[in-house]
Amino acid sequence: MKNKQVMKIKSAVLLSALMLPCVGASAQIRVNQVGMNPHQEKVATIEGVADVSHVKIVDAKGKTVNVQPKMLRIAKSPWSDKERTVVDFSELTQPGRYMLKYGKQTSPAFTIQENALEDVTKAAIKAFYLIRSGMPIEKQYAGKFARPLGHPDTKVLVHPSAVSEGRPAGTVISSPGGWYDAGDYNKYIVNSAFSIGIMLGSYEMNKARFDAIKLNIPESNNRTADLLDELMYNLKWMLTMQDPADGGVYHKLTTPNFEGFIMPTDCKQQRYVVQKSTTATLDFAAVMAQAARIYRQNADYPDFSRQAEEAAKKAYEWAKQHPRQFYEQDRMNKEFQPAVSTGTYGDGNADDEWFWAATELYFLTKDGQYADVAKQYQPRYVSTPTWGMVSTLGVFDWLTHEANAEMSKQFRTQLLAFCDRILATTTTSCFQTPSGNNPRDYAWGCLAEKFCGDGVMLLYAHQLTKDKKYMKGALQNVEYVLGRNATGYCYVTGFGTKRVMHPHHRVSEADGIAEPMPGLLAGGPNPGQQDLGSGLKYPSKQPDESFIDDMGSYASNEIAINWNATLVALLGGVE
Ligand code: 9MR
Ligand code: 9MR
Repeated sequence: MKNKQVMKIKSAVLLSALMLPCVGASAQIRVNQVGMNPHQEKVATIEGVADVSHVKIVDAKGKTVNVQPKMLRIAKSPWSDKERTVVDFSELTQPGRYMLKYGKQTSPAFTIQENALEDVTKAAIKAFYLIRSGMPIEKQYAGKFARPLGHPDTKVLVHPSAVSEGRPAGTVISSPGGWYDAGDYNKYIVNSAFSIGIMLGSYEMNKARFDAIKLNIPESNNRTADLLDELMYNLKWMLTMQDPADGGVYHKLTTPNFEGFIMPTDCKQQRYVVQKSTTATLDFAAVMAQAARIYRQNADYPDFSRQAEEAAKKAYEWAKQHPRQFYEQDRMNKEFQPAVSTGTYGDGNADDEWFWAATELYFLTKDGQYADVAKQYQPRYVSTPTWGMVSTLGVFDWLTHEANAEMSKQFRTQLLAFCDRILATTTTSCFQTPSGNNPRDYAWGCLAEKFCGDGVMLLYAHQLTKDKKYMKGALQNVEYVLGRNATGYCYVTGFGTKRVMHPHHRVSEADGIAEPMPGLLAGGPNPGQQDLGSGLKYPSKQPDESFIDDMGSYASNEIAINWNATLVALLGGVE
């Protein structure tokens, strides 16, 4: 195997040396465009087969630096004929601004400095403030992204699918605040719970780091970490989504149809809370229990912990009474009016939600009945955390808190096996990443739901073992998101040279400002291309190139809280 690979590389180098001018002119160089720390691994990928001895590094003055990039490999795409040259220039440690050059081709400029990812980390958290609903976003915090209050949500109607004793159809309730879910203006419990859950987990693991992050948000002057203040804004909204009569939680707060690409203040459609669901209610129970534990004795929110604990227990009891009340929008629309066509977050299996909820209630109360239920729903394998697969959020707790030795041991073995398996693919990968080497890795939201989610898994593996290879893998996935990838985009708005300018995000489109709101992660390459109907023309059908920076592309270029949350969880932990 090894010898063959060396042979292949040698002949490839020879061949390309002959063809240099031609290859050079068509080559493109992909690199993390945001920044690298002085002593981290530094890698770039050149499209095509390149002669590495002709790759140069130039500094800001255009002077060639005395560090020669080295060949890592010629990598072949696992699903196409494309070949790419992966080069290593880790020896460049001097802080500064640089570019790689190969023939006529130059890479985007990049920076080497200490704390290179600090700004993007802050921006990814601050984005949650910018997408708050139900309050004016003020200039002193948001600069040009300030906007007046929209969607007060103080007169929301109970949809006929959601009636209960004391709340007949059409009852007016107040459910203000929280974050807009994504490119659309609705607020969904399943996704809110996941977003807070993964960020609270990261907060617990990286407390000192998050405590030091100042975001300049309205709560910045209190004693609580700004991240926790930001999460509280959405937690408070979530509490209003529980029916006080029975503890069930409405699946979402929504307009019947998606609004147009207009500003919040111009939105006039009536909003409703719709059907309570088992999955939303269990996710709510989980995250309220987790938050009750983490905000316990928080002086800025003295009543919250008690309230959240009570809400979590009530929700859990409701779910016990309604174990199969799944959210099925089409079926609901046959029975109730108005019909609803917005996001579904549909999920017909609540085993993972049971596991997460029981786990969090156990760690909050230490009551053995919850541990028994967690045991009963113990997942058979660990998988990348996503809104539809939340068991891993519970797994993280069993791994990091002294608890059940047997379960913790099984999860540890499974987590390390998962991480070792993906790390093994790095050594042949086109972009020197553990994720993205399988065509199935590319789907709706994959930058978060695969690259960042796997990165978070690697962070937990690092936490458990202190083995640096896991930390290295987590950072490699970050660098994919920041530009070392097949399209060459830095996928976080406001960052990079080749940046996303037209996300599927109503406020960013309608606010009249040329740039989108900063700090938002795009969904990313998605060969499903489910939005083709709207006349979009993707540049490629390749899994890793199925991306278009077009406002109409909700299947590849939308933004969403669960995606930013997973990015934050990853950035908060990478070194
Ligand atoms: O804007 C909507 C986005 O938030 C959703 O993720 C997406 C898929 O459900 O739908 C978007 O709305 C589109 C709708 O589905 C079809 N008509 C065009 C809408 C705006 O592009
Ligand atoms: O993230 C969701 C993805 O897994 C689904 O495939 C997709 C289509 O149902 O919907 C995504 O969630 C969208 C939600 O339904 C509405 N708000 C925008 C979300 C991100 O596109």
